[in-house]
Amino acid sequence: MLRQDTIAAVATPFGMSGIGIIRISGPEAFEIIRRIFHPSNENCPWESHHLYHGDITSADGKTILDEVLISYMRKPRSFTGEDVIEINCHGNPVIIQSIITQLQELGCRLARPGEFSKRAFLNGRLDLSQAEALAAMISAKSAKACAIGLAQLKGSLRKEIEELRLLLIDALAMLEAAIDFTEDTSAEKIPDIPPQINQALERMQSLLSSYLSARVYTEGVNVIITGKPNVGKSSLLNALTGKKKAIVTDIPGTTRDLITDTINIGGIPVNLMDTAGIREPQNAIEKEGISLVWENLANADVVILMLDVSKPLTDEDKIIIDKNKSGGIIVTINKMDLPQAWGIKTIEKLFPPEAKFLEISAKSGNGLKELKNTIMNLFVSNEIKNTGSAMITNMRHKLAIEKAFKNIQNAKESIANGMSAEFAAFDLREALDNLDEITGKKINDEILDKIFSSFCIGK
Ligand SMILES: Nc1nc2c(ncn2[C@@H]2O[C@H](COP(=O)(O)OP(=O)(O)OP(=O)(O)O)[C@@H](O)[C@H]2O)c(=O)[nH]1
Ligand SMILES: [Mg+2]
Repeated sequence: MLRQDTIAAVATPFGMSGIGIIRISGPEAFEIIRRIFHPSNENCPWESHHLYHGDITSADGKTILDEVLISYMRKPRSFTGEDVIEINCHGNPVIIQSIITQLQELGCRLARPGEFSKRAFLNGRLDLSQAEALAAMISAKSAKACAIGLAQLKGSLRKEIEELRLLLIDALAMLEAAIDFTEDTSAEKIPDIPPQINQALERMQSLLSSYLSARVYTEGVNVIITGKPNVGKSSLLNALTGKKKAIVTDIPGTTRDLITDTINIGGIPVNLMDTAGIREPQNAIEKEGISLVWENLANADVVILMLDVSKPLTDEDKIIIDKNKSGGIIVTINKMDLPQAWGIKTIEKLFPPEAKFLEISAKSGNGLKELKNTIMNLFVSNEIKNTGSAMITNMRHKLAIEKAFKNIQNAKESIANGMSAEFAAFDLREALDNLDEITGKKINDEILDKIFSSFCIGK
């Protein structure tokens, strides 16, 4: 399906750079560019998939706007499946804007976010899961997340979905044979559970568990530092990020707002959050700050609970310990460079068995390497080593697989309960539709628009 109008957008970030790229796609792309591009080679052959050097001028040919390189990709062998021209001009916003203005005057419309990818999808160049992988790859925060996106772009998920579809179609064929038999003989034939059903369920289960492990690399993990005032939370944030992100003083109650930064630990993006020290608030600002801590503690993947070893433990410490009894806790015993008022044995029994304990000094840096390793080991999983195998990283895909999984389970149950094969066949067809939502074979326009509108402009 070819769209009618011709679109243009800047594909590189706004700002000064060596080169900026403007993309044009659509039926008029070639005609429009020929009106303002003057190749250095007068006998320009205009072969597809070649680069041409020359000047871009205003439409009347009087003003040279820039010296550029142009690539020409004739349909259908282009990203969008339409005629595509890419202008490599100099990366100055003034130059780029002057070229864009010319293109608009000659009939190009400015592309909406994700419109190039949407055209690629509508023209069958990518399926929906690949288009989404492309967007995920562009916004990936770690090398692993890039690798997962690339594998999906190359079709790892599409292939897995296709194989799951084939399993369901085979199972459906077996059920339909049983239905035909019933119609011919009026005797109810209860089918066995087709083996493909269990195979499909197993493969979906492993796709679903890949979501959890891949999410660590794609979204990162949220680590919150909590403790009473003055224990050294902000000092730890600064030490881990290597920056002076948070103000550190010896006055308890220094931090009020949430202070965040992302660091990379073993390829995992770790979103660190420093917080206000928890105590009976002494004013309205501190009260607000402390209530933010309670809210954010609930969403954290890991809580670093900090205690100051140089001073006796207080009731304030005990309140925080009591509120953090669930999993994912790293207890950091800070200020180990000072004389110690208590030992690790005093507190061990107050925490659940899976809690980790580390003695550190945010000031000297001792123990920080172990802290980073501890965070990493909580999340590194073996499943993720082979990024080429099918994985899901996208919430939409996860929900669709969950729905398909449920429908297949329903089919299995109704066969096991001796119900007519028609019920199971109905559920399997629903499951097929759920899988087709992922690749975009069956999807409504509203959802499509929503998906592509979250992409960047020029992609
Ligand atoms: N000796 C020593 N002092 C430390 C260490 N970590 C932090 N401090 C000192 O403890 C004081 C409080 O540090 P902060 O990092 O501001 O403590 P905080 O927990 O963020 O405090 P609030 O923001 O008030 O909740 C400062 O004087 C730091 O220099 C440490 O490992 N050893
Ligand atoms: Mg602080």
